[in-house]
Amino acid sequence: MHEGASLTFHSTPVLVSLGLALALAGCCGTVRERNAIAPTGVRTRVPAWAELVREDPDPEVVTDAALLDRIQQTGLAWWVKDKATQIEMLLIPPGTYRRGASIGDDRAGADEKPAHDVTLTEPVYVGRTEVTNRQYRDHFEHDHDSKDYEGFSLNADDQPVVSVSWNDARSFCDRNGFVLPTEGQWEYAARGGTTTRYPWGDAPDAGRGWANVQNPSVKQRFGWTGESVSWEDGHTVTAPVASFRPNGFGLCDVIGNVWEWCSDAYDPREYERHASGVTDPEGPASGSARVLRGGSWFYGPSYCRSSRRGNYDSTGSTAFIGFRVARAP
Ligand SMILES: [Ca+2]
Repeated sequence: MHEGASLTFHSTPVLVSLGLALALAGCCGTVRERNAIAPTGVRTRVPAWAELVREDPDPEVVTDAALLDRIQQTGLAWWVKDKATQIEMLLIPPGTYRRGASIGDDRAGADEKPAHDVTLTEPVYVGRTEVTNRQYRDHFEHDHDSKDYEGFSLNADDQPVVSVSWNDARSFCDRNGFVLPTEGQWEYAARGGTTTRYPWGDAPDAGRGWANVQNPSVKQRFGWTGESVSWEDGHTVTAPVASFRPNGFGLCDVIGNVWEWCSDAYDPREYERHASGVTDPEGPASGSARVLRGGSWFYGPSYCRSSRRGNYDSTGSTAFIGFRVARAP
C-alpha cells in the first residue's frame, strides 16, 4: 500500500437528494445562547454549556495582533471545556480570510482555485484537538474499536478516533450538542492568520514539531512510495492528540494526524462559484461525498497543506479519517 492508494478521493461527488444539508443548516443556525451569564469575576462570557479554562488568549500562542483583537472583541472566553463531554474548545472569532490555493503553490489542485475571500460572521468554538477514542467511547459508542494498522494500535484512549464515517461523526455531534465545522470555518481555523501553504510557512521541511505526517522511517517501514517530509516526527501511526505545537488559534493537529470531516458536501467547483467572495459558506445542498481536510499520518506534504481539499463517501471510514467538533457560543 502506498500513499494515496487506499484512500481514493472522488473527483465528482455523487449527488443524493437528502434533506441532510437542510438538517445541517438547521443545526448551524441554532439560536445562540446570548443570555448566558459568566460567573462573577470573569470578564468574558462563558457559554452556558461550557466551563472556563482560560479567559484570554495565550500571547505566546495567539501571536497575530489582528486575531487577538478579533477574539477579544467577541467578549467570549478563549478556552472553554464542554461540561458534558469535557471536550476542550477554543474560540474562533468572526473575520475575513483568503481561502484556497496559497500564492505560488505549485501543488495546489484545481479544486483549490481560485483563492477567494471568505467572511465568517459568527464566532464559533472549535475543538482544541481531534475527538479522541476515549471521548468517542465515553459519549457515543462505548465499544468502538479504532483497530490497528499493520499491528500498530490506533485504539489508545488519547489517540484520535478513526474508523468513523461522516455519518458516525454527525451522530456523535447530534448526540452531544455539537456540529462538524464547515469547510469555510475549518480553513480559517487551520490557517490561524497565515497565508502560507502550511501553518509554519511555505516549506514542508520546516514543519518539524508541528505535525504528525508521513515521515521517512514510516515510509520505509511500510514500503510506501511517494513523497514524505524530510524530518522524523516520532509517530508511526496516529499520535496522541496535542502531541505537537498549536497553531495561531491554539488548535492542535489541524495538519496531519487524521483527516478531519467537515459538514459540507464536496463539490470540486465550489470555489469557482465563489470567486468574487462568499459569506458563511456551507457547501452544496446535498451530496454523498463529504469534505475532508488537513491530511493525516499516512500522507506526505502535498496532502497536508492548509488549502488541500479531500473528500470521501459519507458512509466510508478508514484508519486515516477522524474529526473535530464545533459549537456555537
Ligand atoms: Ca508520522
